[in-house]
Amino acid sequence: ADAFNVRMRASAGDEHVSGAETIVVHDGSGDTEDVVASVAESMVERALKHPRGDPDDVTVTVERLSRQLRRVEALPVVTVDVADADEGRRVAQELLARAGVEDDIQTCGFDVIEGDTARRGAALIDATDGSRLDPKPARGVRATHIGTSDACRDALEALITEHGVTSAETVREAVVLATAIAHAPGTRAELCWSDDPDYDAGYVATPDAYYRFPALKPESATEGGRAIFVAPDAPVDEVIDCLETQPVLVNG
Ligand code: PML
Repeated sequence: ADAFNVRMRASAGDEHVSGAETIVVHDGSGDTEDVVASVAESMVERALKHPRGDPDDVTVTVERLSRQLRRVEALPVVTVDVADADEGRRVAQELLARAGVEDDIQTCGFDVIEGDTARRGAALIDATDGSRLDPKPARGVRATHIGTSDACRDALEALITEHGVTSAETVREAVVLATAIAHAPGTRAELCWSDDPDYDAGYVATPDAYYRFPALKPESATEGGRAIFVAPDAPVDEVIDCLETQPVLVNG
């Protein structure tokens, strides 16, 4: 059946303002092309009305998918109640250790996220020796070709709302992305927080769960991003190909 990846990115000068993507699959009713057109339109609207500012460039890409769509279940969301970012960091390191990220290497993830504001993609880190595996560290690896069905989107947001979050949409998008990353070959764990200085939450995702920390990042930090810890024997080219181009549809 036809499936399309619809992606949007908006920028102002060299600054990234917002982005979004999803996958539209023919579900047997109606016209897939009509759905694709309306999804693209709502992404343009979202970009133009984004609270982070007025973009001067909005690009929407519609790509007919040629590769087999992989369907995976959304990771369960677990809230980790911590008093502050210091405690968040301690518990996050424990979770990373449990997921197979060696002691001493967990901090590499924090360092790389704190140290680089320019990189839009995720850093790939060897979970046992801390070496960087992505060939262009200034760019990182951009996990894309990821989406959810409408039903999954609604179900996930309803579930997430029970966790008392400020924006179920933000968390849902993070859960969907983390789910796709967790299912890539070789992923042991991912560490992420936002670059929005007013957004303190972050997460550790493993193949078992999305562990959400209401406080994780250093206070008011404008640095944010993703670090993906990969098993040492993982085929790096395959991992990157999977993250960047393998289409993944996340079900609720
Ligand atoms: C959450 O609140 O669970 C999402 C945290 C990560 C947000 C990442 C981002 O939007 O940059």
